[in-house]
Amino acid sequence: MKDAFLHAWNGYVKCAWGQDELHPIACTAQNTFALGLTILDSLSTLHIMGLTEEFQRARDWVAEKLNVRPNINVSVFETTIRCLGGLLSAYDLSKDRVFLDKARLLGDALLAAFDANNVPSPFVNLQTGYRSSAGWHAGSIVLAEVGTLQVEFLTLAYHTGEAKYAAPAMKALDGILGRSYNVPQGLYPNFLTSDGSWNGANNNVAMGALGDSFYEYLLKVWLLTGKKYNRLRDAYLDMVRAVHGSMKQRAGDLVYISELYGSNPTHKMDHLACFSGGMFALGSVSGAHQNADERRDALQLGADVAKTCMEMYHITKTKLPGEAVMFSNGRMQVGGGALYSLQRPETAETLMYLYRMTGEEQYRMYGGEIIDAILQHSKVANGFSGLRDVNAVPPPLDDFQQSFLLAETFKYLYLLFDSSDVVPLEQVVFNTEAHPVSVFENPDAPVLQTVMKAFL
Ligand code: DMJ
Repeated sequence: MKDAFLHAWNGYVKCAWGQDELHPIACTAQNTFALGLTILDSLSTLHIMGLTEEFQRARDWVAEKLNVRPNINVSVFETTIRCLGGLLSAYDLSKDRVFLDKARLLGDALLAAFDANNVPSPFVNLQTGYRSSAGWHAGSIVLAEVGTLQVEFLTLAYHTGEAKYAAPAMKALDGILGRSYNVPQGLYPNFLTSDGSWNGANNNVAMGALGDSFYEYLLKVWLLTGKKYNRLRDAYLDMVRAVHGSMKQRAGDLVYISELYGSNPTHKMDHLACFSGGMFALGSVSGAHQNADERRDALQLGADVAKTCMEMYHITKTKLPGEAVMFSNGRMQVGGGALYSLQRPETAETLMYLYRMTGEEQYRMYGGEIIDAILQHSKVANGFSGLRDVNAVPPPLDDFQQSFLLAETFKYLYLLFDSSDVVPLEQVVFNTEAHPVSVFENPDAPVLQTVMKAFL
């Protein structure tokens, strides 16, 4: 895996150094953040893989070249999970203050996204603080975009001792958990109003796009803060029960997590929802469940999701998954508009957790299949490209190397086969972009008492 990662990294260094992302066929760059996105998103993987020279080069770029206030509107969610998360994880792994200093400056710029009601706008201009959103937000905010800031901002607050970094994101989460919605209890609508009332703006529910990492962070913030702030654990457990009761469906011998419209299943599952297998497994072994039956069912659900997600690979000609599948008459099919593949990490993530937790070789065999398919169909001269059609051989390529290929997909596949326990799962929390940060040593730190009070 290290060789594959280095191939992706070296292509980026050659064709796009200091820019955001790589077009690996054209050998050119794309900039949507102007933050050297691939460098920040790769830091923790470079460190974990022991790529010392490459890590040092990236570190020097951060120290000398990174400007965290470019005059550009960036996604608050993406910048937080990829850039802020990447810097904080690099600090945690290396203890080099350069990363924390830059994270603090980036955190200051991102705080401008929150309005007086603690509502984060979808986009913010990192230089001017101007808040904006995309047309598709239609004036609303997205559940996953509001609820996937807390691991990063809490970590920044913890290391700087400054509550101001975490207070808005935690108040936003408090607002969401304090409401009841027109969807099964324990679940939340994908869109919320942006007026500070935290009302639902629709009644769609998803473990994939728009919902996913909101649910993930209920568990991970509870773990990060020392398993002490139990309102988060309880919200997580309510969600798991609701998944069993309302979202879990069967097709032949496959179990899948359907999206919902109100209480009605739509029988669609995104590849993005495949992360949830790892989450259910982590919840099971980390002590979230008090009840032994629920703990066992959660681990089983994680294993079921892993099997279904591997089927997403098996049903295509390239053996790489499309973006989403539909289920009808007991069968899985790749959705018509979802034949493309963006190098997504979620199944690899779930395999890594399940292997670590069960030791079952099957998960490594699945991982080997994924690696073979990536090397066969996605590898090009200067990196790895996404696929436009997973059912064509050879597949048409999109000439884009996602930064999360280096941050997540290759890291999780590496960790699946690594036996050195380089990142002990009991001691760290992976943010949703696979950047590990250490569980807080002192869950009673004064800075946490202020921002976590509502979650006791
Ligand atoms: C990543 O940026 C994160 O994992 C996020 O939570 C969901 N989407 C991508 C990868 O697919």
